[in-house]
Amino acid sequence: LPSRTSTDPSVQALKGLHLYHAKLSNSSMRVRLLLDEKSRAWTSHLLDATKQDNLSESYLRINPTSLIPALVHDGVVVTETSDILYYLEQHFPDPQLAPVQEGERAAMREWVDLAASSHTTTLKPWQYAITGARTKRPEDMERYRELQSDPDLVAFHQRSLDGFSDEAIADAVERNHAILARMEGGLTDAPWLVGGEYGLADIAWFPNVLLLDLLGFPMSDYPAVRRWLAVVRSRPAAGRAIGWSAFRLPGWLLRPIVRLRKALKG
Ligand SMILES: N[C@@H](CCC(=O)N[C@@H](CS)C(=O)NCC(=O)O)C(=O)O
Repeated sequence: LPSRTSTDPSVQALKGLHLYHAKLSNSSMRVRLLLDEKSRAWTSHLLDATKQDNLSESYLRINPTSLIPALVHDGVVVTETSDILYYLEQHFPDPQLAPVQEGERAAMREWVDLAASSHTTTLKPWQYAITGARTKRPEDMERYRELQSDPDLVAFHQRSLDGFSDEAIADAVERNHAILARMEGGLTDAPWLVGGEYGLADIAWFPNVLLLDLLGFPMSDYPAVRRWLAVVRSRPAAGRAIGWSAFRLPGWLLRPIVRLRKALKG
């Protein structure tokens, strides 16, 4: 698993589980949910990307890509949400949330990896476009360009400032529908995304589907997905992982959402 011992003595010295995370980040929600399902105690380091906390020297020493979240476990750093989920499952196997049967393990990995690979093209552009959310100000972009080696992320944040084109939004809508339709296919005859048990695939997808639903994405064609969403949402761990207080949204974020909800209803 891609984890590394930090070269920074202050990071090396961190004992136990430390999570660097953000309130409304779907990636952070997955990790919080898994930690809670495993009843692990962890130390919270809350970052606010709108304040560029993730571009601070101290965070870049933990995660040079600047992305949130990052996990530090006894001085070992794990980044990339899917790798963090796999790491936690491997190190804290109780309760077991990965299937044992080989075919089911492959299916689980496919769902978890899809959550990672679809992030910048699917949920994120739609969410940012319809809420008008952005984490960068124009004056942050120069620094971000210097720090961020992933050109897709730089382009994404530039688009969040310039405005997403109609084509980009339509593309994201289509991609979200494709994934929801695939989920619907599986969940019509089964309670969980993989096999007979709740597990990592459900945990990886719950935050995305929840955010789509909360932001008014048209979900009426997906009754089985909605049923699954309600069941996962009712888990005590899910309520805590989402952190509903974060949804007392600031006006700038709430207004476009209300407009969008009206537009979709009308
Ligand atoms: N591939 C990364 C993506 C993580 C990611 O994009 N996180 C967002 C928050 S959901 C972030 O770091 N945003 C920072 C920013 O906007 O500068 C992962 O799976 O961990």
